[in-house]
Amino acid sequence: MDNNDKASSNQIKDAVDILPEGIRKIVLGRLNEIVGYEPRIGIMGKTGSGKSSLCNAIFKGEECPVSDVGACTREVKEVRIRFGKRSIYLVDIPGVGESAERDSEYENLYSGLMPKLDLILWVIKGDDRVLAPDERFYKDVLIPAGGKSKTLFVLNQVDKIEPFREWDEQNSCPSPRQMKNIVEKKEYISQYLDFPEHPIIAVSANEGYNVTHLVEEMVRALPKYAQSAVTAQVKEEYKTKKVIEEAKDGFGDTVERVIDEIIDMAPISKPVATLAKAAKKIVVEGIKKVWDFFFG
Ligand SMILES: Nc1nc2c(ncn2[C@@H]2O[C@H](COP(=O)(O)OP(=O)(O)OP(=O)(O)O)[C@@H](O)[C@H]2O)c(=O)[nH]1
Ligand SMILES: [Mg+2]
Repeated sequence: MDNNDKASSNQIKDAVDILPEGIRKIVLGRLNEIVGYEPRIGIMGKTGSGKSSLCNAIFKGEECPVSDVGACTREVKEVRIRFGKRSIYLVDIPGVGESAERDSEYENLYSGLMPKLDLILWVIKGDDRVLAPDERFYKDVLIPAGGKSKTLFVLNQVDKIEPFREWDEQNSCPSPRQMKNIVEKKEYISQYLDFPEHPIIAVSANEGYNVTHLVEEMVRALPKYAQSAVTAQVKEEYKTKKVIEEAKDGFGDTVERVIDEIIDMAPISKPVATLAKAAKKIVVEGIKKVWDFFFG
């Protein structure tokens, strides 16, 4: 432990000090789990859509060696990205664009994988006109595996959308005519896919266009307990006020829910439980104050 670690762990200890002794240790243990959570994000999309480029654009940190997950013929590649002491896992999910035989091995692979993923980024190339493979895979495999609410569609490479010569190099953004076509394309895809749960976000990974907006939508779409750990891994320029506030609130809510759970489960007397409930808000506020230490 370095001094920073010590300072922050002391601040956590101080924050839970107000809780009755009977549950303090359990709360502390769960807090450490929440703070150390390692998120897992699935990346889907046809080859060449820009999956790797997009991940490189969003996340900081060093890529660690690729490992193969699951003993399946269709391999799922997982990359661990590390920044400082934190890690995030990016899971390269194959299948889109392959002939989608719906054999049981395939279904097992996806339904086994789905609960482990906090979010799925599904990348579609801006000028791709053949959406049928994406649609089929989304509807036949991903939705049945329980992935609908986790899937965020990303329209990438919008710098290539017609009239592509009009791309505003200076400001790294689409021309008005390109913008009109981008909006139409998003609407078309949205309808084609029966209106996904989250808005489709148009970006250019190479030009850095609209990645800020994408990161904001990612954090919003993530489960609360994963928001902060993902925020910690995105490049500094994408840690906007909005992103940090959303993540901090999600963190506070998670801590509050966990304390509630512990109060309900722990073998403590009614008066002690009442005391703990009264102290909960103060603990949450105290913990939120050290958010920067862990995730900033
Ligand atoms: N113009 C433009 N090119 C892009 C953009 N994003 C990616 N590309 C290019 O598209 C090509 C494919 O990008 P990758 O990131 O390798 O695509 P991928 O989806 O990871 O491909 P696979 O790993 O083969 O499945 C590369 O030449 C990228 O430079 C973008 O936003 N704009
Ligand atoms: Mg790639």
